[in-house]
Parts: sequence; structure tokens; C-alpha cells
Amino acid sequence: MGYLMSKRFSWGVGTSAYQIEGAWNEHGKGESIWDRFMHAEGIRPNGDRACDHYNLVDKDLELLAAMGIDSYRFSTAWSRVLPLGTGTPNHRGLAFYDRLVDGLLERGIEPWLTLYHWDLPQTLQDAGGWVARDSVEWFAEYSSVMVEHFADRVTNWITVNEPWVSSFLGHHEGVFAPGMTDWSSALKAAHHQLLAHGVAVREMRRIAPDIAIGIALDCRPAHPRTDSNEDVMATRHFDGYRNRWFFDPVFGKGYPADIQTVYMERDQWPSDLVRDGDMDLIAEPIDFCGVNYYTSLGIDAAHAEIDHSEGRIGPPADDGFTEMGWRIDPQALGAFLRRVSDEWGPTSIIVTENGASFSDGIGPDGSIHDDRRIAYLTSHIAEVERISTQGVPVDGYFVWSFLDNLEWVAGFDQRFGLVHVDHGTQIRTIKDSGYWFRDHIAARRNDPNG
Ligand code: IFM
Repeated sequence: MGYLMSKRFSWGVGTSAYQIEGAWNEHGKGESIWDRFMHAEGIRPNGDRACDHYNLVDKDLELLAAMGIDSYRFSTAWSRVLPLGTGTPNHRGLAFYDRLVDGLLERGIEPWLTLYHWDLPQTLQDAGGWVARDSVEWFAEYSSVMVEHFADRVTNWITVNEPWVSSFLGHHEGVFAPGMTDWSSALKAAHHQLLAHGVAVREMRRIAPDIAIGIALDCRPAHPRTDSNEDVMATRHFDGYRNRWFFDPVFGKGYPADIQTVYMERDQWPSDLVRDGDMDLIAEPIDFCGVNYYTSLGIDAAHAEIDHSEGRIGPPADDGFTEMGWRIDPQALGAFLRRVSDEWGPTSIIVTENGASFSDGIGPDGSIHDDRRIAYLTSHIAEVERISTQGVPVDGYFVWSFLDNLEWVAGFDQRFGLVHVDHGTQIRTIKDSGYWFRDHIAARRNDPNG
């Protein structure tokens, strides 16, 4: 534990705005692409109310304190702060986040602010969204407004969360907002999000040189199902599409040539997309690399065409799987963190998301005995701690999620929280896993060998 303690390891929980806040059009908040998408598709439940965190923020702050959490990762809703995406800030929106940040600091909890967790203002979508290069400027303006307002109190900043998801599920698969189904648009959205990240890092650092800035990249470690050449090649493709496409450029290696070649052969690559200087901007040095990890995949050539989402490959919930159909594989987390360190070399790694969906409800004794989540967290945290004693610079671990929140189009059935939420009454109940995590943090803080 020596390494963990010497740098003051951050133990936290995470959420995102659309998944918990509700109040989708209150106090001047503008419409986001997720508001529009869920309403247009008629998907219910949606984020109109979610966990009503906007109104229950004080209660939620008390819960975080009761659980002994030392770091809280949340996202700000761009359209709550800038209802039209750019221009005049909404002071009531800023006031909400002031209340949250000040409430965290009063309780000794470190705020970790994510600027973009998929909820682009709808006005900006109407102007082309992430497919348009203007999005880079829009994001720079939004991030500057936020840093100017909060950098006196918020030290840790994450620009963009899981750009693979919002680019490819949102612009190619069409299953997430804004619901587009076009490969080239997905590639443009991904490039502009990465560019927006790099430009914002530069601008944020100019405004507030002392803040720490990173990005949260999702990963899907993959291994071939057999040692056949086809499966090995398919796995390499999948890794390029899903992992290397984002990690490589952020760490100065450019886009992976093997995958770019495939896009070119398929006429999906927009030849004018990357301009001189773009790759340098994307590789603007960051203070930490956020890694979101949930599961690994075994790839066979028949299912690994790179334009297939892995969501379709997963088996149903079973022993060894979470209720998302995701294989439980803690060793793959340790191996991937090792790979991040060896292959991309960030100075600091934060596990910005890790957790499991299990729908245990309230038992007759009023408690929630979510033993499967405790087992999942125990095994994954053990890997993080093991790998960090072997020279991999992991400095933080955030459970996803603080609350049972809205799992996007999957609604409220997929429960990731350490805290159970009855979405009818909005009553919160700390699960056994929440108490377990509290005790784990306390044990690490009190470790005399730390
Ligand atoms: O709930 C999501 C979160 O918004 C982003 N990362 C994965 C989580 C679980 O699917």
C-alpha cells in the first residue's frame, strides 16, 4: 500500500448529470441532445426527473459524507450552464453547481468535475453537433466559462467522458443521442471531441495553471477466443477500433494506421478531416489519464467485424456476468492498467469508472445485501492495488456509481449504485456495498504501513 498512500490515493464515486439530475428544463436549463433523443424516441423512463438530484442535492451530499467518500466525480450539464451552448451563462445553473461544489468542500470531499458526459446542448446539435468542426470552439468556450468560475475551488478536471460511446454509439450505431447512423459522421464526431479535448486543455491551463486536467477513456480489453490467425487478427482490429483509436492520439501516436486504412478502404474516412496541427493539439500533455473499465471480451472473427458493437455479443446475466451481460474479469483491469502505463506512459492513471449492475432490492430487514457487487468491487480493487505496487502509477479509483441512476436507454433496471434509489419516492438507502466501500477507504487511510 506504500505507493497508494504516499500520493494520497483518491477513493471516490461517480455520476453524470443526465443520469441523476432531472430538472431537465428548470431554472433556465436548455434542452440537450439526450432530452431531445429520449423524448423523440418515446423512451421511458428518461432523464426528466432521473434521481431528482437537482432538488435533493443536500441529501446526496449528506450521503456521500456518511459513506466516507473522499472524492466525488460528477459532470456538469453544458446546457444548464450555457442554455444555448454558447453565449450568456445561466446564473441559476452555475449556482446549482456552486452549491454542489461548496457542499463537497465543506464536507472535506474533493470535487472531480467532468465537463462533457454526452449531453450536448440541442442548439449546437442543430448547428451540426460534434460532426461540425465548430464544436471545438464551442467546447473551448464552455470549458473556459467553467474554469473561470470554478478553478478557485475545483482542482481536478476531466474534459470528455468516453468519446468512443458518444461518437460511435451516437453517430454510427444510432442507439444513443443524437441517434445518427453514419460511419463518417462518427469518425468526425470522434476527431472533433478529441480535438476539443486538446484545445480545451491548453485553454484551461492558460486560465488556471494549477489545476489537474485529464480525459476519461473507456476501454474494452479483448482477447482472441482461439489462437487461430483469424481470431487473432479480429482481436487486433477490435482493439484498434475500440481502444487504440483514442489512447494512441491522446498520447501522441496519431491514429492507428491499420484501422485508418480499413476506414479508407471502406470509403468511410473523410479525407479533409485531419488538418495540420490537429494531432499535436490532441496530444496536449495531460496530468492524468482516466480509465473506465467494466469488462473484457473474447473475440472471434465471426463476431468482430469492427463495425459491430460488442453489446450484441454479451451473454445474458449469469454467474460470472453482471446484469448488463458483461463478463466479470478483474485480471483484465490490472493488465490494461499495466498496458496503459507501458504503451502510452501517462504520469498518473485514475480508474475513473468501475462497477457492476446488480438489481438487489431492499430485503425484509430494510437492508440491501448486494453481495455480488461487493465481490466485484473486492476483486477489482485488489487488482488496482496489486498493480499499483508494481510501478503502475494509479492514483485513484472511482466506483460507478454513487446512486442507482438512469442507465441511459436501459432505464432504471440496470442498477450500478452503492446507494439504492426508489425512483418513485426518491428514497435513498445505502447498500451493503456502500458500507463495505466506506470501511475499505477507512482501512486504507488508517493503514500504518501506508
Ligand atoms: O452509466 C454508464 C456511464 O454513463 C458511462 N460509463 C459506463 C456506465 C455504465 O454503462
